Amino acid sequence: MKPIAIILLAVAIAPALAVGSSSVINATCAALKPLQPYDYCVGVLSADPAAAAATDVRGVAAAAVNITAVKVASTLRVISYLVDELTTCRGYYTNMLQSLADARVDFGAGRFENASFGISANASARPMDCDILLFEGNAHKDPFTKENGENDSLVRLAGAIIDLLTSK
Ligand SMILES: *[C@@H]1O[C@H](CO)[C@@H](O)[C@H](O)[C@H]1NC(C)=O
Ligand SMILES: *[C@@H]1O[C@H](CO)[C@@H](O)[C@H](O)[C@H]1NC(C)=O
Ligand SMILES: *[C@@H]1O[C@H](CO)[C@@H](O)[C@H](O)[C@H]1NC(C)=O
Ligand SMILES: *[C@@H]1O[C@H](CO)[C@@H](O)[C@H](O)[C@H]1NC(C)=O
Ligand SMILES: CC(=O)N[C@H]1CO[C@H](CO)[C@@H](O)[C@@H]1O
Repeated sequence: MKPIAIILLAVAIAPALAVGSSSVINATCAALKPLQPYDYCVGVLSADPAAAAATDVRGVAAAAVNITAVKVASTLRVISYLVDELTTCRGYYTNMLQSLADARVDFGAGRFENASFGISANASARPMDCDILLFEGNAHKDPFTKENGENDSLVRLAGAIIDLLTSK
């Protein structure tokens, strides 16, 4: 066979060998129209080797269950990381609230140094510690970066104002 003929033959059979393209997937997805968007259905299933290799609807269904299980397991992992990270943040914020309450007592008694010390030791950096934890964490989600920033600004402001009193 001449090289040109080989190339023409390769081009002719290429579509049938296109990665993931399967008439079973196409027929399955066509049967689900219009409730399941056809392109989404073909796209998701064609990307999966087991679904692409399936020779009947049962095989496609088994692969669809597997694809879903893998995705659900990954979502569950993200939720678990987030729960751990948020539990640490809850601890930070609980301590902050306690040290702010202590500072209020110190402040009322005129112990400005103590109030200032307590806030800088246990409150000031905490919102950003939480934010960094979520930013660098495994969940890769930060559900309240805005609140952390706002509370960080507030606690710094309060600390700075109290420092005005202690520097006198
Ligand atoms: C399946 O459908 C897609 C378009 O949705 C098409 O490109 C592809 O050639 C079809 N595959 C088969 C084997 O029918
Ligand atoms: C589904 O997953 C199971 C367990 O991982 C595996 O044994 C099976 O071959 C998979 N089936 C398909 C169709 O992907
Ligand atoms: C306030 O601070 C001073 C000096 O650091 C310390 O001696 C004192 O025990 C503190 N008082 C309270 C109520 O924490
Ligand atoms: C910071 O918080 C810890 C734990 O609640 C407490 O033991 C410590 O006295 C606090 N430090 C200051 C300076 O208030
Ligand atoms: C997580 C948290 O404590 N968020 C608070 C931070 O501060 C804002 C106001 O600036 C509150 O609305 C949030 O509840």
